Amino acid sequence: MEDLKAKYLTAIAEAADESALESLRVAAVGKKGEVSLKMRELGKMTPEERQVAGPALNALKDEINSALSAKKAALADAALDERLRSEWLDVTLPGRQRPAGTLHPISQVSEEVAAIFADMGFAVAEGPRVESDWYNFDALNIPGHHPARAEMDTFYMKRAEGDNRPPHVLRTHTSPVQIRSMQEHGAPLRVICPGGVYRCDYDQTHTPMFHQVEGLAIDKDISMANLKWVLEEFVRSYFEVDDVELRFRASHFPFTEPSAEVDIRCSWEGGQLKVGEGDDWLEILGSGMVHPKVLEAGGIDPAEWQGFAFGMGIDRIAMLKYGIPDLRAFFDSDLRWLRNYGFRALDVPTINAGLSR
Ligand code: 2U9
Repeated sequence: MEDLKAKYLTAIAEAADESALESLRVAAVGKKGEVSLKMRELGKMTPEERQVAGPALNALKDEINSALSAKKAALADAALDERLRSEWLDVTLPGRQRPAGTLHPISQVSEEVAAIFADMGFAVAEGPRVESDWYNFDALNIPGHHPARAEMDTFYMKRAEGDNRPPHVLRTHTSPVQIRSMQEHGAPLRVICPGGVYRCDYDQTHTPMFHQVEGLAIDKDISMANLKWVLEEFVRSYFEVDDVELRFRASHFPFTEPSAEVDIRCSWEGGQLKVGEGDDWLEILGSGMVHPKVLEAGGIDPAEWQGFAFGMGIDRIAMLKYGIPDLRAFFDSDLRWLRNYGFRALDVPTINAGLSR
């Protein structure tokens, strides 16, 4: 018994972890453990022998069990000490500073517009900023002699000496992206195309690079009624108002027929825009039913499919919503302006959580 006691108490003291302890428990006091087997031998002893051996064996079993419990607690304490050492944290350190950068209003508004149209089933498509004149003009029913080519103040890219092919252009609108989407995906189709565009123009309300978002929906029986509903939904969500009133004025674009410019009812109280109330009207976008020739250029049969399209200036709707007075400041990279008009970079706009919180 003394040998057993010495053997197990030493082994328990040296056990490295809980699983070693468990093995020792099974070997000593488990059902078939050495101490348990000894206890079974009590039956074969004389009553006198049993009177001595019984209490001694019980005492040995208790001693081993207490040594096991004490060692288990000591191992748990050691593990906790180790965790406290390795997961140490200096709570007196100063908090981390918010990142200095902010999201530019154009990025913020592009995300807001994408979130609203994604909710109505529109995908976002992007394309090159340097385009062939076919994608930028011909495919959009703007042939070589068309006055719209001149009106768009196009930047032409220089060809190599002796190369007489028509020059590439810096895209004057994002419409070529829609032509590419039609060619790639066919009909039915719902896309919006946000991005930078270029026109050689510079004054208080024009910069040579600005941003547009255009939309295109093609299906079997799409009409101006669908266009009106989609635009109403957009304006309501974007300006975060319950009610809006839209006014469609007949207009002309080469790529849509019929075409309409769209105004929203508003007021300018104390120089501040209020959308949905008042006696003023504010033009915010152009739209129409896609011209059959444009559908054909995109490889879509106009006898089978029709669609609506619209376009607006991202910079312009950003100025209107966030009260930014000067367009040219958008591109000055003035840090004071960016800190004032920038947005928190990690607050992605969503329809449910709120667009501009
Ligand atoms: C395809 C077919 C039709 C896009 C359209 C407008 C009307 C429009 C202007 C708004 C302000 C440009 O930024 S702005 O100066 N845009 O008025 N855009 S319809 O029509 C398309 C586009 C692509 C294939």
